Amino acid sequence: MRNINPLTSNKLNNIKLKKPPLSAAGISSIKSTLKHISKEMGTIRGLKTLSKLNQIDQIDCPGCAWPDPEKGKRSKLGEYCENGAKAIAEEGTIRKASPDFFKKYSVEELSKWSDYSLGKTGRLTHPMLLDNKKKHYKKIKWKNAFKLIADELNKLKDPNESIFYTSGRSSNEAAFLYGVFAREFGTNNLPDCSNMCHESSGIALTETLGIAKGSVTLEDFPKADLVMVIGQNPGTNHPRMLSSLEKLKKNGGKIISINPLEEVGLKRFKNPQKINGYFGSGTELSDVYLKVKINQDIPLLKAIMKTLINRNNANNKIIDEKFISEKTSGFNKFYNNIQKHNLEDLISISGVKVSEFNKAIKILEPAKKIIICWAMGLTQHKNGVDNIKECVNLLLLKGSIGKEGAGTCPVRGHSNVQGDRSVGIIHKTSPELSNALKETFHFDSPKSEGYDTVHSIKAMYDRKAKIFISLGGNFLSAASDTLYTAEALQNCDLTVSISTKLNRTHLVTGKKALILPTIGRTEIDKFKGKNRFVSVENSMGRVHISKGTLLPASKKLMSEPEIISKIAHYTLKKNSKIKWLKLGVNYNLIREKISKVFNDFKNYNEKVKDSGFYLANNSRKGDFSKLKKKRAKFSVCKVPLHVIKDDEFLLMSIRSHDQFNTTIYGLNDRYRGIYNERRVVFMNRKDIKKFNLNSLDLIDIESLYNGKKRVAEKFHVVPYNIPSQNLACYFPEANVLVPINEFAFKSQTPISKSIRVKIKKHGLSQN
Ligand SMILES: Nc1nc2c(c(=O)[nH]1)N[C@H]1C(S)=C(S)[C@@H](COP(=O)(O)OP(=O)(O)OC[C@H]3O[C@@H](n4cnc5c(=O)[nH]c(N)nc54)[C@H](O)[C@@H]3O)O[C@H]1N2
Ligand SMILES: Nc1nc2c(c(=O)[nH]1)N[C@H]1C(S)=C(S)[C@@H](COP(=O)(O)OP(=O)(O)OC[C@H]3O[C@@H](n4cnc5c(=O)[nH]c(N)nc54)[C@H](O)[C@@H]3O)O[C@H]1N2
Ligand SMILES: [Mo]
Repeated sequence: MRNINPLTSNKLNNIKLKKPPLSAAGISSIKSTLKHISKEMGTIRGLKTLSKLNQIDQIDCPGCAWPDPEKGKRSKLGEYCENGAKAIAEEGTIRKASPDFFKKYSVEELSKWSDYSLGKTGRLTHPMLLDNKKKHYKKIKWKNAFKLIADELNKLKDPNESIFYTSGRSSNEAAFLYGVFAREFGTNNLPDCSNMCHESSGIALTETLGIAKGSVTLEDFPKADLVMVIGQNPGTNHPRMLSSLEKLKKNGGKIISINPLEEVGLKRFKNPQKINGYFGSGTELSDVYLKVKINQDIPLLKAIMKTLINRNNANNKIIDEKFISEKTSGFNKFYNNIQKHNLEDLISISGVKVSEFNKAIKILEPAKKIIICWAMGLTQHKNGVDNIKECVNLLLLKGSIGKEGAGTCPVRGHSNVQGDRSVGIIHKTSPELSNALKETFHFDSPKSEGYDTVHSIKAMYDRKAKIFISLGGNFLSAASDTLYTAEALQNCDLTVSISTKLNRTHLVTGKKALILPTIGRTEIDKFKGKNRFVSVENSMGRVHISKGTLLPASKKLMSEPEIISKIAHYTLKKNSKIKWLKLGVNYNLIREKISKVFNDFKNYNEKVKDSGFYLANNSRKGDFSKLKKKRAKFSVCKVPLHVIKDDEFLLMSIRSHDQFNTTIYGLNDRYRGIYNERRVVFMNRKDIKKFNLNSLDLIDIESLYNGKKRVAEKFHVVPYNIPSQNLACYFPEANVLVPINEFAFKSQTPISKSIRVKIKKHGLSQN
């Protein structure tokens, strides 16, 4: 068998620590932008591409899903940030991972490389096959690749032995076809990256407000009295959000940040698109920074709400009693529960200083229009769904929903993760979707619920699923319990990746594996000499066009919709009532079908033009008639209990400034003062002393769940301003520690932000 290493290399580099900077962006981000695009793309080609980014009718940035300003308000120089530029450089690179490259390096050898080195091999150029027992990928004709997939799929006893994963970069057009194909083939096994990401948000928001999405638009930010940023690091992961926060501050609005780490991007911002971004001291962002302990946001929010309720009286109107009585349900239960808790205890468990807490209350008391933004710091815990519900409670208490300058803002990750869901990427088929598909395509959708991400892994591990196909992404490294997931993938008969760049999932494969190289967001997509465009949905529900401008990395690339339609055509043959080949090449036709299946997308081809259109959003309008009692719902959430012994820690796995998920752009994390290394663990100075450690010592980290030891080796200790008994490492290095069976209630999102661990000096953890 192939001897493959599923973990990223633990070879150490030459780490350097510096003091974290005092502000985010500014000149250092311009320098970093230029460095990345020059190195990968060539300066002129790079700058030209950047100028097209996020403009009307041009390339939608393949980075995060933060929205673009309205038409006429976009920068003529290009609406992008340093990390968007890195994403562009990564995709637009002139390097190529060609068939010769695969001839030279076996999968065994490549598996010993770091994720950073794998990414630097460049764009995939040809369809490649790793045949049974072979150690090298070899070129394969597109046609033969499709035949192979079709043969293997048709060999299955049950369609539910196949799994169709989606990462959130695919266009609406591609994602829609993918969902239709899986269901026509006969399975709801449609896990997606959202299961590891904002699933907790979707579930909490649906149950409380009747829609899985956030309610605010970009235009709400300058109008808010207060924006709370909870469990999110926008300086790195959504840098364009800092401009919105800057506008809010200019208008006199306030910011409260809640985070165990003092993230520079939440403290001060030097706008690189403005002159004072270079010469001035920038804009102070957070007015109050609440350094909560990992996963103690619920007690903190409860303490805030208890204080607000208790201080409310007829004159000061701190809480919005009218809104509560007219628009909500469940207030009494919520109120009784909160009164049972002791305020001092709540604040003490949260780890926040009383003086800081009181400052936050001073801002919260008069605020009438509040936006709460959040991301993975809230969703990736066992109680991820409750974390979001507690945020909704606060908004309801303050009547901050369904009006301008107020509302929910789950900040999405992948640039089209929200769109993929809107067009049917979900591991179940609702009766409405089933009916609409039947009417449009004349087939019956499967009824039983399919596997989400965690359950897909278990099914492959248990050999209940045998074929794994992924539309983008890097499943192995993104998922939890890396060694378990590796075994699961290796149990498959066939694994297929539709990808732009080489990653570890291409190396940890089923008996046979295919890489199908595809056109990226930045590239021109032509059919019969005519340019085509795709469409995407941003984090705030606006659907718009994306059109690439670069020549594709290779003539052999095929667009995602074409790849999917060919897989469908070869697999379903005459059994299908859909003219797959015709549909796959004609994106207008795909959009017509989307219009038919989803009411929200009526007249898609017309509406998507220019700056696009917003999808319907009931909570934006304050309309809760879809909910059981036709009212928004208060929830009673439990305080999460972590029994952490003296020698144990809670570990969160987070992103560095130089990565996009499992894609590693570089080895620095400038805003946290880390240079040239990713194998670091951020640790409180008192804990370092207590464990007789010194800065940069090497430790191993072990997670202990149900008697099974999982170890991540060789991490440099970095003294950091982080609560005691809390640790932070980077994802995906830490994923090996996340047990497959530890995931959030209801959303089943792995607990990537609260893993119970022990530490040992490196080398002592073998026994
Ligand atoms: N450049 C870049 N941009 C990205 C990505 C990327 O990797 N790189 N990824 C994209 C994707 S898919 C996503 S989902 C988003 C992710 O965006 P984020 O959610 O901002 O990403 P993380 O680094 O996981 O950081 C979470 C933050 O939550 C904090 N945190 C952790 N645990 C807790 C907790 O218990 N309570 C509180 N209050 N805070 C906590 C951490 O300190 C950190 O600041 O970004 C998207 N954009
Ligand atoms: N421990 C831990 N684990 C986590 C997280 C965490 O915070 N901590 N975060 C989770 C989150 S929020 C997410 S969203 C997931 C991310 O999980 P994924 O979405 O599966 O992972 P990515 O790293 O974004 O996928 C990168 C790969 O996508 C391919 N790709 C890039 N662009 C395109 C394209 O346009 N088309 C196609 N077909 N392929 C493309 C490239 O081959 C690249 O190697 O990871 C999750 N895992
Ligand atoms: Mo994500």
